[in-house]
Amino acid sequence: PQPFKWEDPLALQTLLTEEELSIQETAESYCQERLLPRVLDAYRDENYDRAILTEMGSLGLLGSTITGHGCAGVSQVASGLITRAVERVDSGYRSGMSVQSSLVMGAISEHGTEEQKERFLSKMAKGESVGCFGLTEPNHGSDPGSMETVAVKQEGGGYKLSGSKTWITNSPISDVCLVWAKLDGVIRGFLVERERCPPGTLETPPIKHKTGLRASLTGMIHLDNAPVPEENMFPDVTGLRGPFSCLNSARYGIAWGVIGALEDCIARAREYSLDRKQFKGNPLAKYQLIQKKLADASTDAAYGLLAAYQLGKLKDEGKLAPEMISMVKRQNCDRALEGARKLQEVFGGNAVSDEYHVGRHVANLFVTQTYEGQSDIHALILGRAITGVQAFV
Ligand code: TGC
Ligand code: FAD
Repeated sequence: PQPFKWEDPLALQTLLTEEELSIQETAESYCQERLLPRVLDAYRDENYDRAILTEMGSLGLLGSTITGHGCAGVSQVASGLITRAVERVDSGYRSGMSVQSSLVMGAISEHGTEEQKERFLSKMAKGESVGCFGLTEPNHGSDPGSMETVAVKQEGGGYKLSGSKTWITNSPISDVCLVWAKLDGVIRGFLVERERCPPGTLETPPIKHKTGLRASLTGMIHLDNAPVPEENMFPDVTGLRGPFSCLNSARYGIAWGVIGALEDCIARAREYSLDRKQFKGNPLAKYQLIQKKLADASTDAAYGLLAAYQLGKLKDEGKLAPEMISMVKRQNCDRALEGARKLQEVFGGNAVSDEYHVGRHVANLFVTQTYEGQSDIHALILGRAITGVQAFV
């Protein structure tokens, strides 16, 4: 029989192809050797190192499932393994990558013209150009269909965009902002290029003093008659299907990623519980309540990985329904947050020191449970699919 391995309780590794194993090793090595040593300072200073995107680009980690245009064209499972490796270090690093890869490159790949793909994708794959995805607005988060940002067609050609987006990952350093705005009342996608915007028409101030995701940059997008040429609008996709088709990929990635963060908490709590002695020289690991916390979190991580793996296989086969993603994104985010929070207790007072990493994961995992559809919103998406009755309004 297969021996039980606490690092891989349900033997996910046995399901992976040679190529997936090799991509996993590249990603894990990069993340542990190059990202982990930077994360504490980044988190303390709320300072995202822009060079990370170029490094990821040089390893083929950006837009990795896209075929052509300098992208690696790997399987959905392989891209999930990359996401998990990055989030094992920090959810903020995974966010910066996900937005670039799934939400902007993915959108251009799926909805862009050939000319847009040529112009944007290979530069973004190398990390030479940075993108952000502007859907959420100050007054409309869970309900983006009510957005107020508008595009107005200009007589001489092109559009002018006005409105505000908020809580936008990467916006302060973005070269291109994918902004969803209403043109004659219909939602359309616009690629707003910073270098083509005169001063005062596009501002992307950072949102500072965050309590989570501090190693990623978050900001606003203010548009005041920002000019967008005709050729920078997605030609065909209209309505919420546009942004949601990209969110399907990003939510899929989060389903893998958050388990990476939980696995990091498990490994650290296990080691700590074996080292730390309380009551007659016993390691904490000897106590049943400590073991239960580890058993619960390991079970959730192992189940979560197999569910994410199944999503990946179905996605590659074109058989993935959005509700399946809602189910696993919600469950994995909720279980990762709960598990990390319970494992935080194993560290006692030391959990409060950032050098033990677990507190950072807990704060980050709250954000993952909130963005890309808060967990209760995904419950309502599932409830609608189960009953046929919508309960949003
Ligand atoms: P609803 O009536 O459900 O749908 C409107 C139209 O959209 C289509 N659609 C989808 N298409 C593809 N994939 C999906 N997952 C889709 N979901 C909906 C739908 O078929 C319909 O199309 P059509 O052609 O019939 O018009 O719309 P609703 O207004 O009732 O929506 C409700 C709800 C709750 C489902 C939705 O608005 C929602 O999911 N809200 C959550 C908002 C959200 O996820 N925001 C994410 C912002 S981006 C972000 O957080 C990035 S963080 C990244 C990082 O830093 O890592
Ligand atoms: P609200 O919609 O105001 O919801 C507040 C609470 O009410 C939630 O718990 C929600 O579940 C609940 N609620 C709302 N409606 C209902 C209902 N009908 N029934 C029951 N409960 C309900 N957005 C982007 O577009 N791009 C990004 O790159 C991006 N990055 C982000 C990065 C960070 C760090 C954060 C924190 C957010 C980011 N977001 C981004 C925004 C994120 O997607 C939104 O915060 C999220 O969709 C929730 O919207 P909201 O904050 O307006 O909350």
